[in-house]
Amino acid sequence: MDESQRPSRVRPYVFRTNAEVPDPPSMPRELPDDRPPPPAGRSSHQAVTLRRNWIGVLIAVFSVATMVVVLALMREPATGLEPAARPATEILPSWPSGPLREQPSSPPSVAPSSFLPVTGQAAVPAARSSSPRRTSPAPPPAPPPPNATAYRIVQAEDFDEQNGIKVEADESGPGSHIGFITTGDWVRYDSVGFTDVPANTLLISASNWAANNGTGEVEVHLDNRSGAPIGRMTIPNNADWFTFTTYSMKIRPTTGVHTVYLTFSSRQTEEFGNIDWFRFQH
Ligand SMILES: [Ca+2]
Repeated sequence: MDESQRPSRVRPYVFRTNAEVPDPPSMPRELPDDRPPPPAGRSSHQAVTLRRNWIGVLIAVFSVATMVVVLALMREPATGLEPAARPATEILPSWPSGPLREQPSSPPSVAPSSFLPVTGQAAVPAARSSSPRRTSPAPPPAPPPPNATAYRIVQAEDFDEQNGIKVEADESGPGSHIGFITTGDWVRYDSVGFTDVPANTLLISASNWAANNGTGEVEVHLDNRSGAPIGRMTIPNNADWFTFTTYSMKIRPTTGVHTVYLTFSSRQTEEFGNIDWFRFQH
């Protein structure tokens, strides 16, 4: 190859004027053919390459640092949050059972005593013991029925029917009595009322019974004058026609409403007594 045809290895500044830009003394004007490329061009290329490498290194370092920071943020996203501020959904899913909305978030604000489990055996007897026992009041005593006339004085002269007697005025008062009684006489009193408490006694106010030292008897019959008497009494002689004495006669216990008969008898045939009133008692 001709020397002129060989490519010039002179640097670009060779084309400048020698007066303005003299060649550096260290840089040779011509290079031998078998030498490597001029060192001036090599150093410029290496500088560019070094700058590019440094930029790449910086970019790589910046990228790595960015990735490290991003990874660190991804691993601990809530590092700056307080534990109490973490949402409940991150804690409650570990609960054993039950939906989240049904779990009480906090204890009730009402007084806990009202939520204490109170059993019936413990509470009910205490409540009952503090209150008076509810009992029905004692029923008032039943008033005597209107027809309970047996326990009031029955005037002997107020009979409904009689046989053999006469009504005679009292000598000492405005009242009257029955007299002129002989054997076989009787008097009847209708609808004599007894209460449910049986009567067992008959009181009779009588005078001059069994005159002439005789004795006389009075019998009490219920509903049937010929039936068995519920009571019988022998009344002694008191020797005074107008002095009345109360005599007591035991009778068979009697209840209900009955027709009462008083029958008279004596061993003497003369009149033997007077009766003022009578009444039953318990
Ligand atoms: Ca009378």
